[in-house]
Amino acid sequence: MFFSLFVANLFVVFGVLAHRFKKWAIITGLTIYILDTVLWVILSQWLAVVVHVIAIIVIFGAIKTLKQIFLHRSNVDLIATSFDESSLKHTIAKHDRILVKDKTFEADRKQSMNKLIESRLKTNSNLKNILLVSALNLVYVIVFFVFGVSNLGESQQELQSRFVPLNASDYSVNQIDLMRLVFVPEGEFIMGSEGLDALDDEKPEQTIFLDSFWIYQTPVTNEMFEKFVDATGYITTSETFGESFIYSPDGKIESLEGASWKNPEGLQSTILGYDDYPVVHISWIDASAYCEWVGGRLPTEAEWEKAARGPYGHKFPWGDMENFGGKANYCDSSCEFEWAENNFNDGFPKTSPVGTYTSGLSYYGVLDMAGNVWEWCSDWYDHEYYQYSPKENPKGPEDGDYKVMRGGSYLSGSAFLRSSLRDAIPPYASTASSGFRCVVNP
Ligand SMILES: [Ca+2]
Ligand SMILES: [Ca+2]
Repeated sequence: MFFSLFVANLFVVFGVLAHRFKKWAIITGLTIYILDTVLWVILSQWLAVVVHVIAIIVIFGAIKTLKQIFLHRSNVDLIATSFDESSLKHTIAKHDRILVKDKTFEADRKQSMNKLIESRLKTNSNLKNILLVSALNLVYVIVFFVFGVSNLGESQQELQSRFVPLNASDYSVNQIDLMRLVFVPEGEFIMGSEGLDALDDEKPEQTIFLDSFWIYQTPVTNEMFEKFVDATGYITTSETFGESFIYSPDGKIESLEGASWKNPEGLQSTILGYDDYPVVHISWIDASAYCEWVGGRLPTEAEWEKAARGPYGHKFPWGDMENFGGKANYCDSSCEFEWAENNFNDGFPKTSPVGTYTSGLSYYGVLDMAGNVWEWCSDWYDHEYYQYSPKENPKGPEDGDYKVMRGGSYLSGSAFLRSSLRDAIPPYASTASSGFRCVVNP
C-alpha cells in the first residue's frame, strides 16, 4: 500500500514538474525521493519521514508557490478573483503594473487582461495539482506516523493475509502434548542485525540457510508441563535447588525461596487457573527434558530467529513496526518495573495466556515470539559466534557457560523485543520469565 502510494506520488510529481519547474528541481526531487526510500528500507522510518517532508517542500516549491500567491494577492485584487472578466477588468483598471508569474506587465489593459486570464487559468491548474500532491503526501505522512510502517509496501495486514487462515498443510499437532506445530520451510533467511540499535553480538548480519523444521506455535503452557510431570515424575532444577530467580521492581535479580514452575511467586502461590499461561521458572535442563519427552528438541538459535522474523530480516515477528500496542506482552503501563513504557496498556502486568496477541503473528504463523516469556534455545552462547558460525544450519559453539535465550518477556522494554536480540543465562538457572517452546517433527 505504501509503496504504491509512493509510486502514485511520483507520477503526480512528474505531472507537476513537467510544466512548472526547472531541471535542478527534478534532479533534487528525485534524489530526495531515492534517499527517502533508502532510509525507509535500511535505516530509520523517522528519518525517512523527515526527509520526505523536506522533499515535499523542495519538490513542490511550496515557498515559491506561496510567494506567488501572495504577490498575486497584493498586486492583483484576488478577492474579486475568479475568471469573471468584469472583475478582472476592474482590477486591471486599478493597477498600472500587474505581476503575473513573476513577470511585470505594463498595463496595456486589453492585452494584459488576456494574458492575465490565461495565466490565472494555468496557475489554477498547477495549484490544483500541487494541492492534490500535497494532500496525497499528507495522507502518506499521517499513515506513516500512525502506523510507523517501514515494510516497503508490506503492511501488517498484507503480511498476515498470506498466512491467515493458515493452510492445513502448514500446521500439524503434536500427539503427546497436543501443541500446534507450524512449518518453517527450508531456505535462507537474514540472521543478526547491523541496524542502529543492534548490539555487538548480533553482528555481522548474514544470510543463513536452514533445513525445514516444525516449531511450536506458542510457548509450552502450565497445563502441558503438568502433564509431563505427571507422566514422568520429573523434578525441575528450581525444585531441586529450592529456589528460583525473580526480578525486583528496581531491576535487581534476586533469589526467591520455594519459587518453581508450580509455585511461581513462592510456596504460597499456585498455578491454579493459569492452565494456558506459559510455564516459567524453567531451566535449560528442564526445557530440554520436556522437548525430549514430546519427541523433539529445543530450537537452535538460528531456527528460533527464522521462525520469529521470517526470511527477510524483519525486526519483529509482525514486521518492522515499532508500534507495539496489542502485538506483544511486554513491560507496558501495567508493568510494575522502573522501565515500564507508559504509553500503552497491554492488559498483563505479568505473563499472558499463550497466543493472546494474534496481531503479533510472525511471518510463518508463530505466536508470542516477542515478549511474554524468554525462550530457551539449544545453543551455547558465544558473544562472537556470528563471526565464525557456519552459513548452513548453525548449531552454536561446542561449549560454553551460558545457553541462549530469545525474544524478551513481559518484563522487557520494547528495545528487548527485537527478534535478533540475544541473551543468555546458565543452563541450570531459571527465572520468573524463563519459558520455552520445542521443535518436533510431526
Ligand atoms: Ca505486559
Ligand atoms: Ca517469547
